[in-house]
Amino acid sequence: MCGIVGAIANRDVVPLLVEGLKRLEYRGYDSAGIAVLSGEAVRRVRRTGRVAEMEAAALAEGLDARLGIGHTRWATHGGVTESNAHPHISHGELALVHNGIIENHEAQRQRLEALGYEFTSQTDTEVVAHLIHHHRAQGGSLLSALQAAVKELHGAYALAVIDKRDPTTLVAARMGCPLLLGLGEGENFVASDVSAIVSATRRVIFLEEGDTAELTIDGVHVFDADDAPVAREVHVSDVSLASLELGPYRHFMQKEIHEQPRAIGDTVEGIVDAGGFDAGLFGKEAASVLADVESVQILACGTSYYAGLTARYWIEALAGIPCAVDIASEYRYRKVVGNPKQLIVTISQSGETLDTMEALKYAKAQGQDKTLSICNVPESAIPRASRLVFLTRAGAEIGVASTKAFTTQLVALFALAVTLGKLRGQLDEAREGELLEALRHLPGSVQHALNLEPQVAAWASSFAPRQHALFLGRGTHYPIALEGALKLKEISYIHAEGYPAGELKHGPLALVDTQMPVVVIAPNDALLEKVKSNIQEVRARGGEMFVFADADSSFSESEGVHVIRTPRHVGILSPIVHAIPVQMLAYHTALARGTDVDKPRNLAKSVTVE
Ligand code: HGA
Repeated sequence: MCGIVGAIANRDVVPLLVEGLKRLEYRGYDSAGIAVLSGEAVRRVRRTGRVAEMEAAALAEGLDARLGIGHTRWATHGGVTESNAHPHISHGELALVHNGIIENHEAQRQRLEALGYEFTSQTDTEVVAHLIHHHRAQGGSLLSALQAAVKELHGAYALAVIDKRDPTTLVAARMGCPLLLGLGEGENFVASDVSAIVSATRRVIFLEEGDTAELTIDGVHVFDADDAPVAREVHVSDVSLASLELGPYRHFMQKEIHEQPRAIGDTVEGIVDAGGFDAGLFGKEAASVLADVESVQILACGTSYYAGLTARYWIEALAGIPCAVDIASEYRYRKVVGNPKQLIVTISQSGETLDTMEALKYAKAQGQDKTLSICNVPESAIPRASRLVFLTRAGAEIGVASTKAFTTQLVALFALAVTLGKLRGQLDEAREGELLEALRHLPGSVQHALNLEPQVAAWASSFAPRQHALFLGRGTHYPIALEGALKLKEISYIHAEGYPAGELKHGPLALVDTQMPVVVIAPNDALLEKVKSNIQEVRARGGEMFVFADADSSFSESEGVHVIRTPRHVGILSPIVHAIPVQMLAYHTALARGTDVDKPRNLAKSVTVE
């Protein structure tokens, strides 16, 4: 959350900063701002709202500069106001942008106020600007002032700083929040992620925890947490510009929903190319790490947590080992009983989700070092902190509401369940072959589900005026009901709850009346007859049913019961196929309500704060 970009170049950096912020806007969109060194002065433009508004103001100001920093904010400390927007400036000389939370900001604020610094915002960030300014005033370079200041901070930060007294330098620091350097020809960059700078360079250095860096036109120098110079590997990013553009679509979420056959196909191809369900899929060490696993503990947040809940059914059924799934922010503060033979699986699209990262660290501190990360972003923090890694091949996901990351996570988790089953001798070759074949057919089945879009869109008009909705499922489709409810609330702001269908009569049935649409995920699996009984219970109370079934589940439309069928039942992978219609239902309902689909209120992607 929060996007940072900075540039030092032989050309005007203002368009680079603005373009970078537009690409980072998915990380936060409460306010945006830039500060540049223009002539002898630090000049700043900030606006609440979207980057486009800030861009218009920057154009009107006629800013032109060779050095600058920019920020798009998701507010944690202090409201959404222009004075809280970044960059923050100290004494008209030093400007700073920050992603993260400074936990000791109150103590630092008191200290700096006593030193005569005046605060103009309610943010935790402003203390950092003044603190660096204070150290700079003791003599030394901007870099050494930054290095001294960060040692006095508690919390998480990615920082980029400029100072009019150091017109040839941009400095940066990272602890707990992502930050990378981009290496250009006669120009260098700093950014929260590569999308911000990819039109200028693909050569990047990922800063490590505790690193600081100094960028000039000619090069970059990185220093470790002890301020010793350090050489960090240069990576060449393969992120495609097309994946960052909308193309013919109206929203990134729509584009990403439709990319799922490709994203799933690419992820499955990785499995097939590696020779099928083999430990090697998860890394070089995987055979030894997975050999004596006794149980699995999955840790994740949000949609990734629902992927984990689905995987529990697969892991227990196919591998025959117990599997627990926890919300990372709960696990990390709970007294857990560590088991060194337990596999810790973290799931995070960005690989930077703070709660998931902290839960992983906590799990390791309990003596559990069998760790596997399922992630969509190579070189991000969580995979780097894990012994085993499975990288999904979803491509850049920009819409705040996750879609293709979710379904490719499910593919990865399915591969894990089968691989564990194989290693434990639970599956014979024929069954393994069937399961691989099922995966190969998955992109086609997902495409069939996408073809239902006109029918799903027609339902959306019934949902748009509602205040509440219930989503029901059983077995592996229960987490899909949860995901359907989450998608609907995230982007349409309709209050929605997901429930196991069998739980209905233990409470939520009391909510059902003619105003409560009830979505049921009811494919032809072993629990179909049970779900049908639950549907009768709802109908008997006047509830209107919207049923996602499949061709084999013999549902028929009747008064108050609407049915959309996927073309065929795909067995164990059915939850992946049924994720598609619930995504489309949320998308079209949000369209009908006129909400900002890709940037829903109060949210942002890559949750790098607690
Ligand atoms: N704490 C700072 C930065 C917020 C942030 O990083 N959000 O993800 C602020 O509130 O401005």
